[in-house]
Amino acid sequence: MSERAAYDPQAFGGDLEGLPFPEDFLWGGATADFQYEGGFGEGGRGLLSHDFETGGDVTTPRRVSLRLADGSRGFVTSEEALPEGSEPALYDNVYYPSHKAVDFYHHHGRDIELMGELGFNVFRFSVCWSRIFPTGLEEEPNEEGLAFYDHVIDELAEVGIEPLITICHDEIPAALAAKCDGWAGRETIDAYVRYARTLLERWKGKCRLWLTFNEINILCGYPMIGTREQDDQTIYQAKHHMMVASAIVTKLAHEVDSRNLVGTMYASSELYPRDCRPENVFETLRVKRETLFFIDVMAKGAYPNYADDLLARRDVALEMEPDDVRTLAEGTLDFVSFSYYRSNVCGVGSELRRHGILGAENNPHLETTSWGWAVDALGLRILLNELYDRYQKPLFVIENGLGAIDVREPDGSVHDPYRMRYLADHLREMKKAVLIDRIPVIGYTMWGSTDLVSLSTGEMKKRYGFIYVDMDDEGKGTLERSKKDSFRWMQKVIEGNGAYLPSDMETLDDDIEEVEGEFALGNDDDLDLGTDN
Ligand code: BGP
Repeated sequence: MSERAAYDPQAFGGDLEGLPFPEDFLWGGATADFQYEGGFGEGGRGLLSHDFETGGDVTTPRRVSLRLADGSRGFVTSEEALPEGSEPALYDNVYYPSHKAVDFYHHHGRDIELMGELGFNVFRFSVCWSRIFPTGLEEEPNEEGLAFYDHVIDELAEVGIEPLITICHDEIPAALAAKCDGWAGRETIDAYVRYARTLLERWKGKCRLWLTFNEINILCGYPMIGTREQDDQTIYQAKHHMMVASAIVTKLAHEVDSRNLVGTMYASSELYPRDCRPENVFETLRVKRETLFFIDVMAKGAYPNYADDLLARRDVALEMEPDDVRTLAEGTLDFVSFSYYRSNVCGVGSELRRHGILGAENNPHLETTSWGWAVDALGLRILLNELYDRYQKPLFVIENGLGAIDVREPDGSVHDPYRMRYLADHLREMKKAVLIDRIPVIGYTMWGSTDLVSLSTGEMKKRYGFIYVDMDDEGKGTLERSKKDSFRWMQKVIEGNGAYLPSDMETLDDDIEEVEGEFALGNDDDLDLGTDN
């Protein structure tokens, strides 16, 4: 990474306005195939674990549709075990959001054009595993699937955007899951390495940024890891296999091209003790370790000191092969990346929903979104500091953003000042972490820069994007793309490399008018913030 911009607190009165991020800072958006791509059954794509998942909402969990042992129809929630003798099955009159998602498969040209207009220099997307290896078991990849992503990567290059590829975003080909019990089966490691090698070799020289897995700490349930059982023994064993697979692929990526940079990402949530009672502070430390456990292993290359205690509390006895210790040590991550949406409160008796992800406990000092997520921009700065203290590796804010209900006006406009406020607050804190705390942050990719289907609820109305997609929770709509107000706002933020971060469009426009070019945007005299699209 290049030299960081000089920060002189005297010159700026402690205010970072006017100072840009480092020159090579990456700005972009992030998506996942089964929430964004669609193209179900097209181009030789095989069935994916997520294809059996229904929609839901904030109170109704998503479910997996099944054919039960007696042949009847059944459903379990996406985090429950599959009943004995049942198999995932599709039914005609059920809506499965992954099948169409928001149809990037047929809209990639327009979407990438808009990303170029936004000024992105990076775009994070995941490759659909079953588009490349339809069952996960083939020896040779599906050429049509690879060709689709060839087009995407070439189109990105044409508008100056580099790809950041998530090799596996919470998914597994359904046939592989059935054969090997998802990631519980050790054979899945070989299938994954074969798949990852295909991508690494195919896009050598075209892609240098790779993520082996998404949010490894909170993965569970058939749609995400393909296992039938969902007890801790199964889940931790599955994740041991994933960590070994990730280490093999990290090493391989460096062999294929020494310029490759490999990370994996975890779902973060800054944790605050409920109060200063030492018991609550200690419980917070313990839960933080639950969250960071997998990144500790993958970034440091070995199971941490507290692993025995953590696994014993969960009654987990891991099966390892003799070479696993060496494999983990040889494939440590180049950077640490994470999603950050919210912070959480923790203490004795806190309900742990998933590994290290807490059930919502009220923080009286913070507001929450309509989905109950506490909004906490400073938490991002705290987290960046803690992670760098712990790992001393470059960091990448790979998901962040505000899921909100947007209203599209009859003239097609979408006014989303709340999104600009949320982003401005978070970007300012990230800037302080970079310029004041001297944390090396590679870049920032906002989640769902083009509206897409929500992972947790399967809804469409939980929108994150700068680009509105005309589709509702049942998948109805024209799929037409239109720019929200935040589109133009973000465009200007990126043009100035984050030098200026107002909270809304009006302020930005007023300020630009007022200073008429005098405004010191970093050191770049040619910066044009006045152009309107
Ligand atoms: C992360 C996932 C994404 C994404 C995001 C927002 O957990 O990596 O796939 O969806 O969260 O969550 P949601 O879609 O539930 O609002």
